[in-house]
Amino acid sequence: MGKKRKNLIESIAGKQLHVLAQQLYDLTLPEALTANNRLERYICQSDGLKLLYATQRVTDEVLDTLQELSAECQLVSQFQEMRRGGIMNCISGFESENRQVLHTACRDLFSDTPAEPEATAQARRELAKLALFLEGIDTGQICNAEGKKFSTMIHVGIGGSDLGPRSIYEALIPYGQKGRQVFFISNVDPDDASAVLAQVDLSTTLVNIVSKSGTTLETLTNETIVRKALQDANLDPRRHCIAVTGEGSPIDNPEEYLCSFYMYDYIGGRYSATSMVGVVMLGFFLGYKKVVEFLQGAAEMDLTAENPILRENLPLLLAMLGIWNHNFLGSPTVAVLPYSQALHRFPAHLQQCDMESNGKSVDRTGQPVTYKTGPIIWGEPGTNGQHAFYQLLHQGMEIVPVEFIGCITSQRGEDVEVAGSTSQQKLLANLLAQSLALAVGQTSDNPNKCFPGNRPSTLLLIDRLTPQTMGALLALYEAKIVFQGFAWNINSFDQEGVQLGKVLATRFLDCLSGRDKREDSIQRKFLQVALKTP
Ligand code: G6Q
Repeated sequence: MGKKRKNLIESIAGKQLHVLAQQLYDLTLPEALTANNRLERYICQSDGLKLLYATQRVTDEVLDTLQELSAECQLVSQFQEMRRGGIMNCISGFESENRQVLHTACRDLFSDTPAEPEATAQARRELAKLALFLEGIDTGQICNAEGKKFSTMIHVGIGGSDLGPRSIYEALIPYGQKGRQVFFISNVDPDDASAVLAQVDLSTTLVNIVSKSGTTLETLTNETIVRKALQDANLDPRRHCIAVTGEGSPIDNPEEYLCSFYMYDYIGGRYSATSMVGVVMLGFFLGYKKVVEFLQGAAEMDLTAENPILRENLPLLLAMLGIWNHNFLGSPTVAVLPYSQALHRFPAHLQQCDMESNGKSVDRTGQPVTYKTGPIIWGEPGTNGQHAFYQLLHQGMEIVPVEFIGCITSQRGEDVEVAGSTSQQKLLANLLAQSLALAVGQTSDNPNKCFPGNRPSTLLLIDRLTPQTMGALLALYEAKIVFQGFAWNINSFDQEGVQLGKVLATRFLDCLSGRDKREDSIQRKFLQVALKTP
């Protein structure tokens, strides 16, 4: 029997927030920004990250009521329950995955009393295996048939087995070990594998097959392509391929792989970047020590997320500001705009993590929900985006709350002064300018040059993007997504919505391959019209 949990609509605070949203038209950010030390007061700082939220359309009263909402919906205690092994991935009364949600256990390594000791013990075992494996590669004990060291890795995976790991890899490239490089193959489009294979020397390449289920069509197809390429180059795939998968999966087969690492049922794909799914590749590239720093950053953010005080709990605050904009002020989308080239794939990871988690329309008892759940997440790095879609952000008819992310110091430290300022200064000036422009707008006699202002944004500032702060940033967003799901009383940990398309793709393939010979199926007709097949 599932627990009765309040959603934001049933809560007293939720009703109050609707009233406050109506009254908010009194709040004009251009005036509010300079009053009552708002800029200094609306800051939340932890684990190397600083959130400035004075440019949100909130007042002290709104924040207090959001605090009450989070207490009424028991958001922090549900997060604690999750970290301690509660069955959070379920729909009560209906068949569902019915699992624990323990991605946090993968990084709960820095305390003598981890929240869920058994899962953390498993994480430690896998990490110890990884440390040995990496040592073997470094020393050359693990090498190719000619005794040459491995220098390259191809990471083959898709969805959660690709997006998080790839975005973190891209973010941390300057920290890579000398001579190491990583490529990714995810798409079943044959051009993806072919383009990567054209760039690598397979003789010194490790192929990391990453699939929790070990059944994903795209990954298995790409694995076959890469194995064939190895064979064509007279290389033994068993000497080059490693696997990250669920214990007992179809690819959990020691005879076919040089080494296998496990991830467990209680880690969802899109939350798996700190499990072996991300950490094997990151360990190869960054080295073990930096991977531990990355995990430590995430672990610290998980602890921050247990603080019941909204204004001190960074992920909870980000989650509640998002709910305020989405459910009470009515904005359907959120733009995540990193002013950091290193984070150029991070919005893509967040799109999956957020929309696959919270794009739901039944609650945790299977009842249809009567309020908006997950918003549409999108984004691109600034300043590039400024020359593309910012027109709509400033003057369009849709209000898009923005989550800006910026780094005070550049990662590589190489910069030059042009026209009196460095590139980093230009980047930061643009970042601050956009946030302020959205908030304050501009009046003009020319209607085409008017900016309405009052458009909400947050500014998340990181001193420097390092393995540790990247870990914190990743965990910040994971916890934000989880908190929002709890507030909407939905199951943020399954993904039934992706199944139907997979089933129908199989039926189309059956038609194309001749296994399905029916003349009158809808698939056949669709193929005839779309691809001119017989
Ligand atoms: C994520 C999803 C999904 C999954 C991929 C890959 O939460 O479950 O994106 O990660 O479908 O699955 P495998 O790792 O099983 O190949």
